[in-house]
Amino acid sequence: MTTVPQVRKLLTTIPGPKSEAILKRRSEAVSSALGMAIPIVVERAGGGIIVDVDGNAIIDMGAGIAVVNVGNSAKRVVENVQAQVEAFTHTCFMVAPYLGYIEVCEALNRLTPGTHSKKSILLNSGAEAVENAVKIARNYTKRQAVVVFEHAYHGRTNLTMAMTAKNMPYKEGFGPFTPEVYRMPMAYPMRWPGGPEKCADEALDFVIHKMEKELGGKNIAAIVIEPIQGEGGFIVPPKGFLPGLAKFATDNGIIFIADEVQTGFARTGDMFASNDENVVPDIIAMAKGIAGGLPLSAVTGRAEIMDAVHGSGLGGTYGGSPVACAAALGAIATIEEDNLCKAAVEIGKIISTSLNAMKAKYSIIGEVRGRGAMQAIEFVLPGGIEPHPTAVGAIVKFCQLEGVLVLSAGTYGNVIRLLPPLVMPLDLLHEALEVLDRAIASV
Ligand code: PLZ
Repeated sequence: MTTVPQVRKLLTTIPGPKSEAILKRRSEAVSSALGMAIPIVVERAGGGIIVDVDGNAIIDMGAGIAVVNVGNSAKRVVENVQAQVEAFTHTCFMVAPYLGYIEVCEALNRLTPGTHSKKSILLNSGAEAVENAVKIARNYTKRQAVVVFEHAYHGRTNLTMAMTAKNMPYKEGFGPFTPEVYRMPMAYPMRWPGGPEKCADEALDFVIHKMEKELGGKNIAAIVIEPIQGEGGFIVPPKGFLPGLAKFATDNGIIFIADEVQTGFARTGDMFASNDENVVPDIIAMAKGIAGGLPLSAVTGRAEIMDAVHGSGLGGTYGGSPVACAAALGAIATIEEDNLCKAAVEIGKIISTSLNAMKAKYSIIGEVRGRGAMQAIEFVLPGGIEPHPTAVGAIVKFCQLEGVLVLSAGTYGNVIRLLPPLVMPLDLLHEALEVLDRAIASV
């Protein structure tokens, strides 16, 4: 229940003295291996604002990496969680089941793409969902090979590290990695050698040829892809690429897995990004936006696939915690009843109009792309497509000092991604974009 005033306000420089003092304790107590996008310490957050311990009110254009789509401490999430923690906090669903878990699965079976009969399991993190999706696909197909793509991000566990494309910081020194993970070229229009117009056809031909000749279709358990790549830099594959992959999967008995961890739950203006081209994944991995900030993830798939695994073959102590399930039911109700898909479309229009106007002004903007409330700018050296990561560092910093939190992304670290909460007041959105414009002008 947000009582946080929806105004940007700076009382100190960033970081302020109270944040700085606590961040000193952070560096003494917390492993230095953890990153930090903005050097503040949070006191409260709600709607489109994060308030730090110095009283600075910062516009949140990151939503905790696409998690609080419904905003921080959304009313229905808070009410459901409070009631649940008073009733009981944990029994373990595998020990003694409870209704909330079942209701979340029912909602996911209803909301995910496709009208076929579906079943679900609940877990804790995005990586765990992806990992379980692959376990299920391997078990069902009795095959081993897993196909993934350049620029992919799937998590930080051993299997999902192997599936993630980028070495630094995710994989460096953490090997050995699991075998039977094969990386294919990604249909990345801006960087496709034959040019963006040829990207869809050429990329699809190339990837299918590689799968057939190098792996053999009948050896592939799963093709795993993010419908819009998140950490990789909001790379939107050209029309036809995803349906082509899905068809190849179906024709070859391969499980098509959509990793909708970042794209799901209204982020792209649709409940799931796969809907954009009517792609119906056999299995879909979800997390982030599912539960308004509580740790929950899910795998939903064709009933016959989800039921193929032997009894007790899947699970985990905390997966589908009753508190996280209560939050998810609140978040899903908020998305549906408040029509946050429509809100994401509106937000997307405002952002892309504004970013395209910036593109016309600034030669370091190579491309503006995205869908719904998932929009990005890729920065390049003027006149070409050489990545320009130092611009991103400077722009992120400028925005922070002005009280706007923006996140970077991309294999080359040269992308700024905007993914605000879907309840972001539109005047704040315009204000954040105006700061971003000045930030780009400053470099
Ligand atoms: N699949 C598509 O975006 C998480 C990672 C933040 P977890 N992305 C944010 C970081 O640096 O660790 C993500 C994703 C996609 C899987 C995951 C993994 O989700 O909940 O972080 O495990």
